[in-house]
Amino acid sequence: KILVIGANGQLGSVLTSELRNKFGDENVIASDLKGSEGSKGKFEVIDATDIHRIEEVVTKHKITQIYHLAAILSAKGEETPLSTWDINMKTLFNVLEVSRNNNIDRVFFPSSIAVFGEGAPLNNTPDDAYLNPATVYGMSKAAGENWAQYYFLRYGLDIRSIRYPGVIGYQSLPGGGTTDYAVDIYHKAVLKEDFDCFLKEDATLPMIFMDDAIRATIELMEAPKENITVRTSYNISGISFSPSEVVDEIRKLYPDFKVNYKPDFRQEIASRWPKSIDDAAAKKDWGWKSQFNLDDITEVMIQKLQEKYRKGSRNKE
Ligand code: VAH
Repeated sequence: KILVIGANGQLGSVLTSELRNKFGDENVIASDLKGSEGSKGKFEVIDATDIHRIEEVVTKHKITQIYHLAAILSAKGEETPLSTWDINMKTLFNVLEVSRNNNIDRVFFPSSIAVFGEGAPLNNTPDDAYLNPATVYGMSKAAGENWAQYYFLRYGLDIRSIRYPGVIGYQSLPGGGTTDYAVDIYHKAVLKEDFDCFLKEDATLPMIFMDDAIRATIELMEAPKENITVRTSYNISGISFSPSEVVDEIRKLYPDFKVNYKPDFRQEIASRWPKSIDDAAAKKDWGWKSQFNLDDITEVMIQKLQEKYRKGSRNKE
């Protein structure tokens, strides 16, 4: 039985439905801070800062795997640094301790390219680059990677991790990230609204399509234990692009799409992140390979969002 913590989030919501498709609705328990009306399967309210509540759900449903997808993201996290640290670390410690004490077979912990900063190569940043995070979120993910490795080395906990690039999907909205512009831009184009971009037009960042990110997660979690050589976190690479490049792609379908570049504090965060990622270890250890480039992402995002808004407008009529 699988427990997804943070199942209402951008990644957690899609991961929950993919895991249900794969393992059956009854074998995947979704959880988050508050009930999810849309959830078609079993749902439990969990505040992951409460270890007893996590333990209660793990025991009740005889959980054997935990995907910990709850965290405060990079941009939002900068509003209240100390509580961001507390929440991101406390929830991870709770998941680690519950897993160790309840014989959880496998744990997934999401890290991020936000762990990189000044001092790492900007292009093709390798797995073993020096970690120098400049956001509290990035610091909590870098520390989290060390804690994940510690619980593997000390207690033998089979915890696995991926450093996600900016994730782009049509199924869910991001919440509080620096890469959120890359999702919002498609919604604005389809709604024929102007788009205010909070990054500079040449701010190239590593991104990944949601379907690739979810497939990577499940492929890592299904890899034979003996193949896993990285117990901090694996780099994975999707496709890198800048705001102006995605605007050019969108304009092939929406020639009049208007964008205003209004860089804010998030540009400062993005400027310290890599422009592209080297994912040699993921390729070697578990055969990772991304399938969606910027053309593919744009085609699918536009098509799916057109359907969504057409359907939505029908509902409103
Ligand atoms: C964020 N979407 O922007 C997340 C992710 C690499 C970016 O960590 O904070």
